Amino acid sequence: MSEELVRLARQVGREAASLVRARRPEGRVDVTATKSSPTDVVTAVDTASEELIRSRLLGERPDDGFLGEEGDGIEGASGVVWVVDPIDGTVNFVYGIPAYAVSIAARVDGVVRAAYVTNVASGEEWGAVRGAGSWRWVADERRALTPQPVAELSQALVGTGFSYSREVREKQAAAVGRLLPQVRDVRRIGAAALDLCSLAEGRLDAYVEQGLKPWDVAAGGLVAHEAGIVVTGLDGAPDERLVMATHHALAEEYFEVVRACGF
Ligand code: LIP
Repeated sequence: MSEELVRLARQVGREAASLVRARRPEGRVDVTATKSSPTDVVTAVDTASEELIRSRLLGERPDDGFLGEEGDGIEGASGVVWVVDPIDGTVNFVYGIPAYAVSIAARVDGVVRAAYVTNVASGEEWGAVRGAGSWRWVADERRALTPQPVAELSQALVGTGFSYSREVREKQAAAVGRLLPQVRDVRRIGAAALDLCSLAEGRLDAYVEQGLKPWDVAAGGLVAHEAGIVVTGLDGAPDERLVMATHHALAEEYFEVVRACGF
């Protein structure tokens, strides 16, 4: 079943990525609304992408549920819920920074089983099926992801991100300030799904972020997990309070440092 879900996720995700690509004008994109804060933006293309994804997925599988960033949730009756970010990295999309993604995960009875992420600007695509690994697609070939750990935490390149809330940001900035002297450097790329796929690729060594929503983490989290990355939260499953991730070889030490930094 998971294979069938990942096949559908890719088919629909590619169609959404084409729409996002085609509708991005030169220069800056207009913002149509804001959400949790004035910097948390939505464009007409986020909404159009989500509508397309929802109608295609539920057109094929009408009994499934749907949880998307921009619209109302649908509970469904099949046990499958699609968790979707129609544009992860909307601020990058608005500015034309080439790091924004379509992210689609299939959660079956509460567990993410299949995942698809594509960087719309570069055309890179990643997929995962729980228990069967994660890969990057090169045309239709699946190349397995097997990132190598760095030898020491001091050599780790760490991805992070900041909440849209001013108060949370103040705390995050302080915690990142304590982490920075202990690692190689920090990157704030601006799309959590791509950060997690970058970990799976070995383009980042570790990751930490607070305030992420399920659609930011669901697909990229499975891609990373299936590549041997431990993705966790403060006390168990990753959640809005905290997502931290790294190669299992560094996990114990890194997670302890993240906690000590006050994330
Ligand atoms: C964004 C993330 C980004 C994170 C923001 C936000 P959006 O998703 O992927 O990395 O730092 O808090 O959640 O809003 O562009 O879909």
